[in-house]
Amino acid sequence: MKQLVRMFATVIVVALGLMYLTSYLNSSEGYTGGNTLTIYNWGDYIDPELLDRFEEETGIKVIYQTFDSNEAMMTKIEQGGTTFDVSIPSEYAISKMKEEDLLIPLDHSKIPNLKHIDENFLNLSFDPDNAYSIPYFWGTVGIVYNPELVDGIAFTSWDDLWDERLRNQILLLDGAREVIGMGLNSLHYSLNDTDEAHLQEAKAKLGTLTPNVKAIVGDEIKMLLAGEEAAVGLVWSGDASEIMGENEKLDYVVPQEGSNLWFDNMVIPKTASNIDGAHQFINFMLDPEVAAQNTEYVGYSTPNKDALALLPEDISGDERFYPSEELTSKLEVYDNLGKKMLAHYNELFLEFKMHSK
Ligand code: SPD
Repeated sequence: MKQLVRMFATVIVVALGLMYLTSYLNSSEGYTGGNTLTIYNWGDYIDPELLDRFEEETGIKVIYQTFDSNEAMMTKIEQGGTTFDVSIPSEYAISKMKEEDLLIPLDHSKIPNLKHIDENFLNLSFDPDNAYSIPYFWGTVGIVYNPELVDGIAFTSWDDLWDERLRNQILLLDGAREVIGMGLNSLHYSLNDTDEAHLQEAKAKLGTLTPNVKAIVGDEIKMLLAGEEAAVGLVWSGDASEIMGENEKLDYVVPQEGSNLWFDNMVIPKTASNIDGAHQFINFMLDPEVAAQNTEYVGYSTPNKDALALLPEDISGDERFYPSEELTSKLEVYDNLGKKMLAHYNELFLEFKMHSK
């Protein structure tokens, strides 16, 4: 009898232990079972409050991871072994991911909020009919500067960055396409140029910029520029808008030789394990009130026309971040240059980075 009681007690203890372990795993960050959604996004690119709201409204638990370049994101997805359900690549990366069969076609019947997107951002050449991607934010690449620290330089031309009054005063965003593209644009070449002589010319010209380059940095560029640790930055427009929100002295300009016009879109990668949840998330982010809140938080330009209408005029009417068609028509969208050429751009950028240290 005693033995039976002991056995019974052991079973109870083991069962309670298992119950505790399961509930611990369910509440810990590493939990990957059940109704979860793994989002793989750029750093600083969503209002975290919206993730909580999505979880509350849908009962889906969000696992959130970030990347800092299209290249890093694509490598991770290509390698496999991940369960990313939603990611947010830029246009040339979307085109490359489609080519490599890394994306799942979208079911538009599950994204009724698509009607809120301005048609100027739909059906673009990198994804006709938006078969694989839905607009999230868009913007330009330009120069943010502190007029008090640049001795009257107006940055109408990329060449102004080479001014010797800017010794050790420039921060560059850590992006191969952006920096090599800026070098090419400063020589009046296309930022999609693949001519080796032009690329070498751009590399040599960028090499002469290094005395002015203080550092090549990630998202910390915003804090450094707002804190006046440097006078000038090569940035994405939305980061400029955030920096200028922190320090009103700063201004943003797109040089006249031209620059990049980019589009970041939500996609469902082949790695997805919760395709239905991914559609729910995409639809949630397109709700005008949600998109407006996200736009105010992140600082980037929204393609959502009904969200834009909800934003204050000092945001929606700011031509630096919602430029006219006349200006955007002079800008270039990055092409998918193919695996080999993209790797070559990265190589050139790495060599430039090594010389800037
Ligand atoms: N901190 C968020 C940055 C997102 C920028 N995406 C722009 C990509 C341009 N190719």
